[in-house]
Amino acid sequence: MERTFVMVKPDGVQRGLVGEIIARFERRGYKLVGLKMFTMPREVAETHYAEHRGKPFFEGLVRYITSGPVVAMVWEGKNVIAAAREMMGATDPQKALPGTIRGTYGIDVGRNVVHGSDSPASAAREIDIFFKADELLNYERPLDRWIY
Ligand code: FUP
Repeated sequence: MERTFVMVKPDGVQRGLVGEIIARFERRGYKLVGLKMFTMPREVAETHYAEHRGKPFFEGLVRYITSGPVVAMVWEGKNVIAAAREMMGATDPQKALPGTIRGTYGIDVGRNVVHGSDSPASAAREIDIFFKADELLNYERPLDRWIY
């Protein structure tokens, strides 16, 4: 089964949206296989956002993502990488469809509440940055036969 990395960003934690975001993935049927809360060190933020190094918003992005606790998760399920992106909506909340996480809770691209991997390659890379192998759980969910 596919896995993706999803993170509630510092604004999402401060605004009390952790439960809401987890609930959306749970209710859809995806399986939570990793979960932790921490404040991201600058070096980790720079690694995570390495593709944006040198862009005008990079420094602000690193300051924002390291500004307070985040909740990092790994979700598992059929096509979960693309599905999570759809559930979050466009990167810029102004362009995110109503009903998506960002379209419901966000206004500004610099405070867009949540992160999700954008491809199988970035999911693998990001899961590896934030989780050790033994922090990802393999367990049975009897209800899976009602989802698949
Ligand atoms: P996403 O994959 O949706 O997280 O989006 P990107 O990798 O393109 O951007 C990473 C983060 O940079 C976004 F979550 C928000 C921030 N960003 C800006 O602040 N300004 C921009 O113009 C583009 C992105």
